[in-house]
Amino acid sequence: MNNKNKPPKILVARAIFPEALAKLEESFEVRSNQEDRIFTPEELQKALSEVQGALVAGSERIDASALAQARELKVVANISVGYNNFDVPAMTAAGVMATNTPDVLTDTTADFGFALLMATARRVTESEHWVRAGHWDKWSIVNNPLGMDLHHSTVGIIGMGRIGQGIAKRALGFGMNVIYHNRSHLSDADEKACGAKYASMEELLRTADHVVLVLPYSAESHHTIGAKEIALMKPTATLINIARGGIVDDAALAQALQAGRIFAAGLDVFEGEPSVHPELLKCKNIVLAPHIASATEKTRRAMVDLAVENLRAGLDGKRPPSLINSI
Ligand code: 8YV
Repeated sequence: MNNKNKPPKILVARAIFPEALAKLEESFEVRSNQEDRIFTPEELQKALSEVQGALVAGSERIDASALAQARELKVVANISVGYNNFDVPAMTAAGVMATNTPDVLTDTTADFGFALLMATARRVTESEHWVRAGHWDKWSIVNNPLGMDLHHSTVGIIGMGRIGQGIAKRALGFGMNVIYHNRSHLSDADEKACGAKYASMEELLRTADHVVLVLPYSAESHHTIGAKEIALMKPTATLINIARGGIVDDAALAQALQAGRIFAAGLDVFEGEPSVHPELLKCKNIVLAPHIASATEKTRRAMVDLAVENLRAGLDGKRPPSLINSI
């Protein structure tokens, strides 16, 4: 068999659904990682040097060093809409197409943002611990975990892309007043559809009863929320982060929560995850989730399917549907 007739080699860097893997094995020579042990940078560099395409997730950092030996690599498909694990200029310089999975997870992630907001404001996990600890017999009108209302409160959304707009639309159903901050203003039509008004960062932090973070991570958005910003928030406010670890200064947040500087926080993402800052783990007024905003079976399957579609297109010499860079 000459090289031309050989199936392309691909890397599947994290475990995926077995049926999706079986389908890939029909058209490609697949190196898979179904045991799901995260590659070291050296292992990733070597694995990428042996393939023409790769399916990766947020756990794989694709930068100049990872690509150093990747002579035949054409496309790296992220199973994720966020792509802060990609050094896009380095990928472009190496002639490697970069793709992500937008749209398919918007509603699922917006649902979860709302779930985390409700659980945080109404102290759902704390209440569960209260029941499990046998405190229910101490119930009284005033001695319950008392929460903060969502209805008729003001939610401030920072990052008003597809997911932020999805949260705004859900908030409307709860009779909430919606304000947002974003690099650019939405069109009048989109603002109307979300019932949302633009606010400066300071105005949003001072006014919102609930602050929800949905902006992409970059060097510019690093520590968007630190001690200074938390100091502007209402003492009764909640802070929800479903964006990325690093957008919040977790140490500063832990201090603020312990001091009762704000009411509570709900976090799906963490600086240095899967580690969680030890001071956050000591806080009672917090709801913690292990980066599950997109985690429904239907959506995770749709994300894998879109990543595979991107990979196939790139290897066929076509433009992948969600190409990030121009190659
Ligand atoms: C992923 C996410 O689960 O799509 C994103 O940006 O954060 C999640 O949906 C995670 O990044 C794994 O790749």
